[in-house]
Amino acid sequence: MYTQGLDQTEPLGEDDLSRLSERFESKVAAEQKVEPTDWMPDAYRTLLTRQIAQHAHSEIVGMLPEGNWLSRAPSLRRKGILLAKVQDEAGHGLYLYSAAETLGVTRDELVEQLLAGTAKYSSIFNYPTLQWADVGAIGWLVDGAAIMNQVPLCRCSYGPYARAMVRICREESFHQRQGFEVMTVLAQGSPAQRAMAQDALDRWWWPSLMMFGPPDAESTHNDRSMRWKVKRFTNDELRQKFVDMTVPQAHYLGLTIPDPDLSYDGEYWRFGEPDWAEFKRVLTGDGPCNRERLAARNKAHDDGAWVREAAVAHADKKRARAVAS
Ligand code: BYC
Repeated sequence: MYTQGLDQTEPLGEDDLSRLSERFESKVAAEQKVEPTDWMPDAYRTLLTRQIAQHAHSEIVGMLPEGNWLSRAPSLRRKGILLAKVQDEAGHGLYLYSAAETLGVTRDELVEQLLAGTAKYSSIFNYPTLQWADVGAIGWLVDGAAIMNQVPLCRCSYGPYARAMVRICREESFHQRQGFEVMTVLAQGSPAQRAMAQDALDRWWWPSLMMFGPPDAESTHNDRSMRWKVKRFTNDELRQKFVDMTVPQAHYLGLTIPDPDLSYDGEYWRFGEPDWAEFKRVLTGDGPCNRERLAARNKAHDDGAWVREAAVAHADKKRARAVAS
């Protein structure tokens, strides 16, 4: 059982536990933030460590599909923007690994799990970026879905995660805008450019809807996560909000959402069922790019070994100099 602060070693009695648990529940109910040194139930710590780690891994693996187009961006301006965006994702990963570390895991442990293929990251990043419009579709749809999911996380009950999300969401808004602008230029361009934009929408639409997770009836963590105010909306609620926001944007672009069941009921856009069998295949490692993504992360980690060694050597030298003076 984790104790009040990470340094407490005395085992807690039943009475202590129920008092601490009551205090924790009322703090969450009162919308106060839980901080790293507060007592928290094991299950809360586990739930958050899992979600924040998966989120951090998603940001890091999420650099790969777009990184694929850095050397082939159609202009210097597009390249500069894409470079900045991909670097932002690395930063998001780092804020999130730091937030996870406040729960008692180390970044090294988490990275090891990612590299070994035992950790989850968002299903969306196991799809390929086949042509330039995919970069636009990722910004518009994937970052759009990310914002829909992540703005409520700014109100998450765990302080370090909530605070990291404020900064991340500001940057994600810029990412979404740049993606929509890429799509606008293509959609208003030549017939070939419009066809590229439509092709990207056709391939990224359904995987974007899957980003919100399984249907509520099949979500394992929804109930607990909602009760502890980690999640503020269920998977299905956020998916619906995303569709309602995005369909009018597609209409503005003159593009067609690839869903024959899409219809407006006067309040909401009703939509078809994503292919949940495909979602499960991607989650179990059998998506179009799962193996490629893991291989690329492992290679990047191995190639970066000298940087980590140099950083440690530099820190050792600085420490030795400080001791000597
Ligand atoms: N992909 O009980 P559920 C970005 C897993 S980064 C893979 O509903 P929960 C960006 C889920 O983990 C975007 N796995 O779970 C970066 C659980 O598995 P375990 C990433 C998924 O946690 C770079 C199981 O399915 N965003 O935007 O209550 C460039 C049952 O699900 C997925 C975040 O991580 C999925 N799509 O709800 C551009 C946001 N969905 O752990 C853009 C933070 C579900 O039991 N995370 N699973 O083995 C969340 O908000 C929630 O974790 C989720 C899932 C809504 C994703």
